[in-house]
Amino acid sequence: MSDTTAARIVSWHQSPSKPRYQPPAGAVDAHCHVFGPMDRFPFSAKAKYMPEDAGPEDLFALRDLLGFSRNVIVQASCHGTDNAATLNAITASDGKARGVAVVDPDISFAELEALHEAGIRGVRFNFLKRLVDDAPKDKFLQLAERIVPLGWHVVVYFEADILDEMLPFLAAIPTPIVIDHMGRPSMSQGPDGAEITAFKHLMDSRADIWTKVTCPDRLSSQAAPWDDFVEVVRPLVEQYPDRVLWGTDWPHPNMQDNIPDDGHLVDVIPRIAVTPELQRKLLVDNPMRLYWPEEMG
Ligand code: 0GY
Repeated sequence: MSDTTAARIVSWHQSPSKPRYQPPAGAVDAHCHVFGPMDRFPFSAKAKYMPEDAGPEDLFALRDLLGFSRNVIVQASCHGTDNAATLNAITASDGKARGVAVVDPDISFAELEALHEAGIRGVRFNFLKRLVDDAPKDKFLQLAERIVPLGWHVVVYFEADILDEMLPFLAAIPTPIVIDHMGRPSMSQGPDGAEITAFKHLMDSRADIWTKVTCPDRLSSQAAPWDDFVEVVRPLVEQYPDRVLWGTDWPHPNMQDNIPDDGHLVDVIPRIAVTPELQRKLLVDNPMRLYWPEEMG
């Protein structure tokens, strides 16, 4: 979408509620994005959606409202491979944010090192056809080899219908892997459904696959409080307590027709991670191990 006069979309709640659940000290929102501001950070000519500005001030105000301490900012597809908006937000966070970049696979190692210096700790491979034009597995694997010395991981976004065809690619990745939104399994199939079961087999295939137990608003077939999501995801959190991450997904790209209240999203946490220990792992220990390992001692 190169037409910058196209109507810009608002996909996030304008006055989210304060959650009833209070996250533990040091909690990390490990999946969120920024959009623009467009006058400083134009969207990609290949962007599939054209959002209103959702910049760092709004992200950090939400962080504080929800009771979180840090953010992991994932480069959104609308910004293509120019990570300037994400880096601007990381810089503005005063050390309270790190990021995941989307890069041209031919990027130089010096540029990767500069991204590391700026707070990036991983690269995202996006396989959703409605978001990106191509996802070259061979080039992604070469890039994954090149980030090994940086200690980074890869974040992979795909939907359940292509899990099978993703398996050889995922098995070949030489770094830890984080799967966005559990690979988007069906929630209406229930906790023993074929899609979540296939996803657990993937989790069992390597000890260094992590996942984000995120996006009830995207995945549930129900309205809030998303009981079907809780029923499917709670057993996953209990089975893999050291390999799960949580995030708001703010500003909820493409959710303009079903905008979630971020306070309600936070109130799902104690229903999927039902003990203080599970909550601490999900919100503090696990994301800190991936994004701020130097602070973990
Ligand atoms: C998400 C989900 C989506 C979009 C993006 O980068 C993006 O544009 O990730 C989506 O539309 O499903 O994780 O934010």
